[in-house]
Amino acid sequence: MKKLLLTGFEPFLDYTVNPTMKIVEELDGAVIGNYQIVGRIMAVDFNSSGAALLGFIEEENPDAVISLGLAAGRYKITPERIAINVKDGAVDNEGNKPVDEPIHEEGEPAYLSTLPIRKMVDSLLENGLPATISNTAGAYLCNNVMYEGLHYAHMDRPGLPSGFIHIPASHELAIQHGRIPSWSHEDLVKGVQICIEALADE
Ligand code: PCA
Repeated sequence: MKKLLLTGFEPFLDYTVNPTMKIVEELDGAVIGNYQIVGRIMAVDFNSSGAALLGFIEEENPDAVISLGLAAGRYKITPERIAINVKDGAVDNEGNKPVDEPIHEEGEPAYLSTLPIRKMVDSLLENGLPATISNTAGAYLCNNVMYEGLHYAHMDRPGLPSGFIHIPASHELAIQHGRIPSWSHEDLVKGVQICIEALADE
């Protein structure tokens, strides 16, 4: 059996719950396709999240890495195509607010996801769940974690599939927030399972 590291994030900004946390907690320990899922939750902190992801990879030695993040306002499940070597955006949970900074001074300008993102989207659509490839993960923590995973794989673990999937808000979050579209938790979990099955099926 292979091992898949699945990460989610804690709440941030005015999003009082992060649906990725509940998904990861629910799938931790599950078997999907030929993958045993190891779930971990990440802080929304520019200074520690990269090291945290690499720590989880080194502890667990997974065969694949999928990170999940909330993209509040999106209507679909969106596997990300590209991570850029930029830190920029809103304040994080520790008060950091980098402007136009590189994630790694010597890193590549960008890395493409090494997950089967087209296959994931096709499979989501076949299963009746709205999905599309996203061509930007932004420059906030989700991009940061995606870049760190791909940079690590590029330098130290070539062939380790790694990438990021943004998901819409859950109904629970949308009720608290008031102005964002949402999916049921059950459909979000189903969507993530379908993405993992698409990877397992490679
Ligand atoms: N979404 C944010 C960071 C944490 C999360 O769940 C993002 O899209 O960068």
